[in-house]
Amino acid sequence: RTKIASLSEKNIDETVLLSARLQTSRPTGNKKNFIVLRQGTVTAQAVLTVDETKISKQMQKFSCGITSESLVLVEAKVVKALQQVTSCTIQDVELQIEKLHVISAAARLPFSLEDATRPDEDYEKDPALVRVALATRLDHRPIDLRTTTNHAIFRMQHGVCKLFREYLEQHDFVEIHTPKLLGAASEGGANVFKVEYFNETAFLAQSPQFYKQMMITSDFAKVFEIGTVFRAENSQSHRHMTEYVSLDMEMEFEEHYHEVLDVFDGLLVHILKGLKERYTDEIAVIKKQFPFEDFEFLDKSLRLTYPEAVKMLRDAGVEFGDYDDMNTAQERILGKLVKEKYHTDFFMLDKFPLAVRPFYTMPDPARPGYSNSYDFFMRGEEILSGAQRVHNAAMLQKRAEENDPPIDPTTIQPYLDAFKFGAPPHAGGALGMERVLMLFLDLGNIRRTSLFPRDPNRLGP
Ligand code: AMO
Repeated sequence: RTKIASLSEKNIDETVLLSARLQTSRPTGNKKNFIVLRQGTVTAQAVLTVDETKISKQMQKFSCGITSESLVLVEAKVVKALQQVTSCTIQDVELQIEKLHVISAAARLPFSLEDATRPDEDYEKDPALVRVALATRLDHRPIDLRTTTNHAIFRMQHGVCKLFREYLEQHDFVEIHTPKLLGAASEGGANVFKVEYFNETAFLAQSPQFYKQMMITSDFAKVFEIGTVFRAENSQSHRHMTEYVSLDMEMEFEEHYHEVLDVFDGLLVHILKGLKERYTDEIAVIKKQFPFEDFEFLDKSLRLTYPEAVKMLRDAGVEFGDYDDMNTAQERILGKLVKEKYHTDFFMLDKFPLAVRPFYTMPDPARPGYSNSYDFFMRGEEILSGAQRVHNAAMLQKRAEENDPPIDPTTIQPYLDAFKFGAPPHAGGALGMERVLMLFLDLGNIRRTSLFPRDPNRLGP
């Protein structure tokens, strides 16, 4: 069977057999029916015309009754399009239908895919058009995922993971798969889902944190994981979900944790360049519905220290304490300031205040109150968080006990014990898969880059 995408003027006069979805059907009079056929993101116009030989009047009537989104089998002749069909991806040729069968009829859809792919500016021009709210789409996600925009988005999501894996494999990292059902909370207690586990309580992993570090104590030296994590965060924000895909890495370093920052730089630029260069078609499709300014980045992320960022915020009139944590609004202001000054949407902050980081973070030996930890940002929002880790068992236990609220060491004993038998200096971090794509495409809501998003109000489909 023929792929619509392969059709061009060189196929004119050929007869092809293809299966596709009937996207729309528009009869004119009782002799012609203009049909748009779709395979994935590719569409072509097909015309069914009543004639003496191949197409009867009954056939034309039958074709008008085929519901949108039904799967059809078509035999057709490829002809030159009378005028370019700008609404279809195949523009120079169209299909003259000779035979048409329904493979699988579709029931009436809760919304039309045409409505679901309209850009916002269409509604502004013509308020009579139907706007399909995000919640409605998510309620009927399998249908919504058929839109060309969603095909493009989720091909690019695949790209994020592929590029992440590709770069780390090239740099001798080993892919690991750590447990998601845990006997104790992985980040020390907060925001954790409890599940019944026979006669006990288990916790869903918030992060592979402890396990990726334990792999370092097992001398694997460089590891990464692409896996689902769970966060019991009661937040309805545009960038938090209760389940998301975490792209984690952890590695030993020789002299300084900035060796790990160099790897992150190379990795993130590989992902950004890969998305930009390998997904030009997808980006063009997405821009039609969600226009956005191209993501600007340099060959390396811009590096600032936390105190430098605090100074930039204060100079711009934002009240900010030396050791305050940055909220989303402040991050965005910083993003704007960085963009104005350095012309990049991609930057990182090094040396976060120790008090705002998890207990396993290494304090900065040179600057009391600060830590050897970092976040990377895209368009002024955090996409990656990481740090050098405490690799001394006694110090790690002390930091757990002094945590606010304190962590009972016995609840994380196997993790603490792993460091008693010698552990190399190491650092790592985790990147939110859905966030990277949301921010690269400037989509404004993380639910648009999650196949079946989960938040405090959504547990289905
Ligand atoms: P953190 O909790 O900052 O760090 O998460 C790392 C990255 O994961 C993404 N992210 C989220 N994405 C969607 N919904 C959420 N609720 C959510 N929470 C976080 C963000 C964030 O930058 N163990 C550490 C990482 C490390 O130090 O290696 C951790 O998980 O993009």
